[in-house]
Amino acid sequence: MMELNVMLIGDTRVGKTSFVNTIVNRRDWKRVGGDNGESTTAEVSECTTQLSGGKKLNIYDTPGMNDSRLRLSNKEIRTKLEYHLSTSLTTAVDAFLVFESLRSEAITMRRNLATLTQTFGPQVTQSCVVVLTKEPQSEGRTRNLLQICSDLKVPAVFWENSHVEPDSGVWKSLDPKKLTLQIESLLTKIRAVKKYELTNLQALKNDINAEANRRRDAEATQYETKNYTIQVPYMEAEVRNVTKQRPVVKDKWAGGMGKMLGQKKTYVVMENYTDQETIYHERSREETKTHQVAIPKRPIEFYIDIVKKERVAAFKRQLMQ
Ligand SMILES: Nc1nc2c(ncn2[C@@H]2O[C@H](COP(=O)(O)OP(=O)(O)OP(=O)(O)O)[C@@H](O)[C@H]2O)c(=O)[nH]1
Ligand SMILES: [Mg+2]
Repeated sequence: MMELNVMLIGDTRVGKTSFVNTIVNRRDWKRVGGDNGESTTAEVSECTTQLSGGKKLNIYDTPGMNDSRLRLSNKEIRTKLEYHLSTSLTTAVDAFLVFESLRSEAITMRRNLATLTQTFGPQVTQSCVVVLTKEPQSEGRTRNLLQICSDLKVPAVFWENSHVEPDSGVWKSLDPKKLTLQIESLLTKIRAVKKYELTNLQALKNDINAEANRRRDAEATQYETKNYTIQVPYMEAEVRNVTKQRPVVKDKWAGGMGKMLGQKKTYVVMENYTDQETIYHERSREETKTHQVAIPKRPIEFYIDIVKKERVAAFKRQLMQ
């Protein structure tokens, strides 16, 4: 699989956007929250990063679920995800990453998983990975969270972000080796969970393929006239005179006395004569022929491209209503 799609879910300020910045290794790629407790991300946004081995990871960052400004409803989160995925006609999300901070007091994952279930259906929990962010506050809380994950049968990973230390205001960049290991174990969990198929997008994709095939079939075959020359072999006959020999029987008077006695002697001589003979020469001549050739139809991708533009635009318009 060359591409992974993940959606980030979780309360405000748990470090979703910091996760994006950490993974792409750019401090200010996306704006993260400060120390004032304000929710930061207002829109679903897409970020693509190249993983080692040439794989692509597409991350859909979302506004916090318990947003201090309540910017997106649950339905809107689904709509926005479908909106983003429709551009590339991606029909599935490889995992929903459900964020939980090890630093805060509340446990939000049950509520967030319930919200996800309401929005995406009960099977969505099979596609969830819990991401436990920030440095653990107490062993008890960590143990508690891991227990809940195990009860809910949702795998969990620890994840630390590059971040600004709230007390000192000092930028703390994650060690590259640690980051690589973190990414590795996260990818392992993502691959272990079930893909979440979005039926609306599958229907859109099927619809585009069917329509593209229909248009291709409906297009009349076109022909082009082709001239070509071929060599036609034939035999050319030539009649000519040839000299041949044949035996001829002659006679003559036998000796001196023969004439008197009326005696003759026969003998054979070879005599030339002229005969006619037909011989054949192999010849060839060029002949020009015309032929109607069916022009091959354009590849299906050509039609998919056209239909995709129309249908995706219509799909997006419908989502925005
Ligand atoms: N100590 C520590 N702080 C972190 C870590 N990750 C993020 N933070 C801080 O947590 C705060 C919130 O981070 P964001 O990345 O904006 O959180 P968010 O989940 O995107 O928040 P919303 O966009 O409001 O939903 C910021 O002040 C970060 O610096 C971490 O691993 N450790
Ligand atoms: Mg954010």
